[in-house]
This record gives sequence, structure tokens and C-alpha cells, in this order.
Amino acid sequence: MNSYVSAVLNDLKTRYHWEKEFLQAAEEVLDSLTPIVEREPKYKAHKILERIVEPERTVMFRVPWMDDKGEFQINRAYRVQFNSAIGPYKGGIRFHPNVTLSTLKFLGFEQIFKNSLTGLPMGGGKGGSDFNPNGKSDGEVMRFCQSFMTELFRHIGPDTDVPAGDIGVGGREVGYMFGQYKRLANEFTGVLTGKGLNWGGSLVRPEATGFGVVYFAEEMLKSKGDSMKGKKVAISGFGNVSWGAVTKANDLGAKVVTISGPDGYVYDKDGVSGEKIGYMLEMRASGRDKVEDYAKKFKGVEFHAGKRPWEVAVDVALPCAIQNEMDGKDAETLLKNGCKVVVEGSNMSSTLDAVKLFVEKKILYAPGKASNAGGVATSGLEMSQNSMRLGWTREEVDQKLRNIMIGIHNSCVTAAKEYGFEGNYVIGANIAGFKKVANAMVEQGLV
Ligand code: 2IT
Repeated sequence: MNSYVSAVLNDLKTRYHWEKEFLQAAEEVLDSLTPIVEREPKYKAHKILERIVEPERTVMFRVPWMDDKGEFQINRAYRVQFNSAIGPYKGGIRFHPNVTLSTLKFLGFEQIFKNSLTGLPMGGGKGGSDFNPNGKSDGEVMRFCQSFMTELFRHIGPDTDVPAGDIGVGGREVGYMFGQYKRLANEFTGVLTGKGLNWGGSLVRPEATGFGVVYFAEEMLKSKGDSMKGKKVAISGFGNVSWGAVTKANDLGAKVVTISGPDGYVYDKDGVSGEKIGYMLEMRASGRDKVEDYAKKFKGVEFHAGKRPWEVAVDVALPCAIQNEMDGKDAETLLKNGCKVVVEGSNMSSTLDAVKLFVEKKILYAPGKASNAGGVATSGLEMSQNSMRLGWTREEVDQKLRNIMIGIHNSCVTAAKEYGFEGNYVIGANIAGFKKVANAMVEQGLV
């Protein structure tokens, strides 16, 4: 790390010492930028690092709502509008009890580089609330979403900031938020993505993040003359990203032997395939948040309570649940058991220890900001279709998604090579994502 990079990072660590997740994301990115800031003195002269780590704007608000018993409830909510150098703020909304400003700053910061990597004109943002949708009735979720949007609507717009889903926010929540936005703004616009198919949504958006993860893994393997075909795969989570990844892994001839939930993981030696993939959607819709249900439903499936799937011997691991779901110990176990490919579906799936180990051992490791960009990329395609007032077919969207993932893979490989770190997707993704945003910031002056 050079002196400019470490000065900015140290200042950040002092100023925001309690923001653990944000500091972790910032350290991972800034650490990789040393080669480019050394080669290009203009970034230091324009204080690009000092500027890029501060959100352009953060909105914080309370969300009052009434539960089914008639009791008043209060949650905290945020929208971090991190960077708009290359397009309107774009990024999901997360409803999860562990959401804090630090969580959303980490996610918004990652989103800047991820969105840049897609090649589409999207800035970085993220929002959310500590509301827990599990166990809530439809009516409660609707009232919460409406109250949330009653404040958020004045800060967003199709050319300003375009939110989408994330953990705890799927089609149902996007629907309730869109309805309230439309009512308040008196406008039918593409202000959110992940919309329903009958009212402006894009085909393949629900599958896109998981499909993209597997397309990316396939490209990485291809660069070594290999493929996903016949690979034994561990996937974590059972939500939207996992579901898409399981589906595409099966399409490409791999065998997925695990999925997981907050209660533990299941090992399915016969593979998560066919009707079992559909059951993942049922588990999600049940709101129970228990993957043990899968082991009870299907024969020959083992349930491992309180454990993560990384102890299973596999060729490929696809963490698709939540940040920091793979730590140094998990990484060691995976490597010891012969895993050679780790491709992140969740944002910042791996702790810094785990990342360090993957990079040192030179396995095929892709950070989420590159490999999970298919979701936001397809959101970008949804925005294009909304602007045109036309829709593409499933095949057209899927082909564009695949090409975008191939493009991101190539950008990572090329940038890593150009700066002397061949095969390092962490440095490749960070440099390639940063360069475009940083140059736009330089060209747009001190704003
Ligand atoms: O983390 C992510 O990239 C998302 N949750 C998707 C964001 C989006 O705007 O589609």
C-alpha cells in the first residue's frame, strides 16, 4: 500500500471507527488501487480517493407503521447516494434486522465499482431498513413499504436514483413500493427495477444475479481450459441469488450438493435439481427461513444444524447468502478439501482473511462486485427497456446478460494483467471499476 492510499484509509479508520463493514469494503478496494494511483498522479492531485469514500448524500429517516395488532412500530431507514459520476444512483434496498448505516455504506461503496464494471451508465447507491420481513403478514409488509416510500419518494426518480431489491426485498416489496411512489409522484416511470412483468419489469431479472454468478464461474474455468460441466458445487443461502445459481449450474451440467439457511445447511448427495429447485421458492414464500424444511421434504438429504456448507468437499463454492459468510477458517477447510474455484454471489461474502488466502493460493477467486453484477446489469437492461417503452424477449435479455458477464470477466483479466497482477480478480475488478468512475470525476471537476 503506498503512502497516499494508506493516509486516506487511516483517516477513514479514525473518522468512522465504528463502521466495521464499510471499513472492510474500503480497505479491500483501496488496497488494490495502489498500482493505479502510482501510475496516474492525477488521481491524487484531484483527491479522488478522499472524495470517492464519502457518499455524495445520505438520507436517514424513521419509518412508522402499524402492525396487525394495532400496535405502533418504528424502524430506521437509509438511502446512501454514494456516487453519480457515471449515471443516476443505482442499487438495491435491503430489509434485514442487521442493517445499519455501516452495512449500507459498504454495499453502496461496492455498488459504485460493480455498476461501473457492467459497462452501463449507472452510479452507486444502496438503501434499506432494519425491518425484518420474516414472519410478517402481507398487510404488515405493505404498510411498512408504503410508509418507507412516503419518505423515500422525494429523494429518488428515474434519472436521479433507481432502487431495486436485495435481501428481504423481492417482487412483493418492490410492488408495494412502486405503487406508493406512483401514487405520490403521480407518475408511472421506471423508478424501481425488479418490477412485475406486467408493469415494466424485465424478463430474466429474477434469475439474473444467480445466472450471472454461474456465467462468470464458467468464464473463469474456460480461461483454464475447463468448464462447470461435471463439477461438484456448494452453494449457500436459499433465496433469490442461490435459486438462480442452482438453476444455471444445473443447466451447465454441474451438481449442486448444498444450500443453506440461518438454521444450518443441507447436504443433498443426489443434487439440488428438478422439482427441488422449485421448492426453494416455496421455502422462501413460507417466510419460515428454515432450510431444514428441505431435508424433511426430500429423501436422503442430511441437515447440519448451525453449520455452514464450506466443510463439504467440492470443486466449486458459490457463497450466495450474506456478507462475511466465509471466514479464514472456512477458506482453509475449502482449500484443504480441494476446492479450486470460489465465486461470490453475495456482496463481500469473504472476510479479508479468506480473500488473502484465496489470492495467496492462486485459486480462481472472484469478488462479488464482479461476479454478482448480473443482477444490477439486468436492472440496467430493465431501465433501457422502460426508457424505450419496449420489452426484449427472454433470449435477448439472457444473451445480453451473458455478454455483460463475459465483458466483466475480460475487464478484470485485462486490468490485472496491465498492472502486473495476472490472475488476480480482486485487483482486476477494483482497478477496472475504479478507472472509469475516477476519470469521470476528474473530467467533471470538483463536485
Ligand atoms: O447487490 C446488488 O447488486 C443488488 N442488490 C441489485 C441492485 C439493482 O439495482 O438491481
